Amino acid sequence: MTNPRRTARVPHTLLGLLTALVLAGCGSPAVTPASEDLQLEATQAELMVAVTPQQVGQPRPFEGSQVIMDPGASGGSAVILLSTHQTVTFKLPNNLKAQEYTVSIVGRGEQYMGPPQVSLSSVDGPDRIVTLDNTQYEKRSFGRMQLSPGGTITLTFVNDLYNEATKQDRNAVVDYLQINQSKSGK
Ligand SMILES: [Ca+2]
Repeated sequence: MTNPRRTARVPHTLLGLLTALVLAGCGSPAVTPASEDLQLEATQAELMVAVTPQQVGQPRPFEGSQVIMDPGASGGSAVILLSTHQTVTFKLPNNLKAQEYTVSIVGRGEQYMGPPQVSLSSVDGPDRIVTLDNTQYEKRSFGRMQLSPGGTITLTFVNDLYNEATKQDRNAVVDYLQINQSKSGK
């Protein structure tokens, strides 16, 4: 199974940190060894932002998705989505068998006046949404969907909220995406 290692697009100041993270992670396989599950690390995915992001709640200066160091995350790092419409896009392996899979996110939410929500979109079917009302990393399933080799899956933060006065902020933290052949997603 191939493991496409892609350089994430992050703010310039984080490039050095990212390089260190990538180097540190070179020895650890991204595929879960104990099963047929496919684990796609968010820190190796592409980070993209819509050209004209629309803000929910208080407007704030543009901030891009960022790689954060987090001991609780797989490999010690994760991706934080700070603003509505920020995305992380996962490239599926070219040798993936075309069939239905259970797609799950492992992530957590930074709560502020309610939990963050993340939508999943692919070429097949309507968007699906999960709610990250968990403050520790947990797996949340988007359900079954048809996946194709070489395709992409995009996660989008859909409901940011930010209080300029108190600096309280709702954010979504993505550790990895799990592609599972079993119907239960376990
Ligand atoms: Ca936010």
